[in-house]
Amino acid sequence: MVDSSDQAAGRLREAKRVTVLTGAGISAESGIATFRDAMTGLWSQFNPADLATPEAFRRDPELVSRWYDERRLQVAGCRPNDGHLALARMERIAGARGVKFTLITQNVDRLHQAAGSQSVIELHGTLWVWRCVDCGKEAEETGPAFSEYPPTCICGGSRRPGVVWFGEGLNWRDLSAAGVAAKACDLLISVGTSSVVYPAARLIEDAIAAGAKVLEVNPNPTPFSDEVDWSIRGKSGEVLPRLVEEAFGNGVDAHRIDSSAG
Ligand code: BJW
Ligand code: ZN
Repeated sequence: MVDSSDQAAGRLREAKRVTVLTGAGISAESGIATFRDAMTGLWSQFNPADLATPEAFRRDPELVSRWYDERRLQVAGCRPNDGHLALARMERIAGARGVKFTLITQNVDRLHQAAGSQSVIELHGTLWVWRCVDCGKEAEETGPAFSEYPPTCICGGSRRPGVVWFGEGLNWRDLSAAGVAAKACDLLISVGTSSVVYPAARLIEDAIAAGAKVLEVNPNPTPFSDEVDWSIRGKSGEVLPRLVEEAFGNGVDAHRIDSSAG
């Protein structure tokens, strides 16, 4: 393993299939706390891993739905950062060069889409869609705070965020597409994830096992840091724009920012 962004940029330039896996760290520079950051204010007494479960929602639907709604409203006030924008640019350049590009995110904030990424696999769902636990009816929620917690469906059932909690299965199609993209790429870039949550972390294992080059971008080490080809210790909002520029230059390729994150 060498800490060498020019080698990684060279691989990015040559690769025919590029897969990117992102985690909460890519949104940190947009002002969104990472999942494993300590919670602040009213929430400081809670551990996020204890709230992100179906059992927690069954036990205290008011508490859990309120936490997710606060996060939804917080994200609504956040903008994509230079890391999100660099990945959107990477996708556009890949498209123009006939390169297969797959962006897989564990994030539920939709900031990749807000940055202009066109095709995003949301492995852990999204904060922006809420679902009735009784009838399964789903609806996009981009408005103000709910008036009751948990919000209720017209059928009378409780509504929950459309995210994937611990112990729940991921969407089968999404997971399968992500697995194919990890196994079939020549370069996998893992950005801003602690890489401890499965099956998302297995995508990194799969790429390594299949012989892909793997680049990790993270200010901190992860369980994969010693296994990957390049580990760039830095913030994604700084490292990714530099990587794309080193690989493809700084050509005219206007960033499109869609103002609505939801
Ligand atoms: C920066 C930065 C900057 C900071 N720039 N970087 C195999 C082994 C062990 C356990 C399991 C296993 N298989 C399954 C399990 C159980 C479990 C699991 O993985 N547990 C482990 C924690 C031990 N997995 C599951 O339960 C999954 N389901 C499942 O497997 O189902 C099986 C099943 C089959 C059939 C029927 C039923 C079940 C589901 C996992 C769902 C995860 N959901 C969450 C919550 C989503 C909603 C919400 O947001 O509240 O997803 S948990 C949470 O973790 C969230 C995240 O997407 C996910 C990953 O976290 P992430 O993104 O890596 O964030 P952090 O905070 O951990 O790390 C941030 C990183 O950023 C750090 O490294 C920083 O250094 C870095 N950073 N600033 C770049 N500027
Ligand atoms: Zn319903």
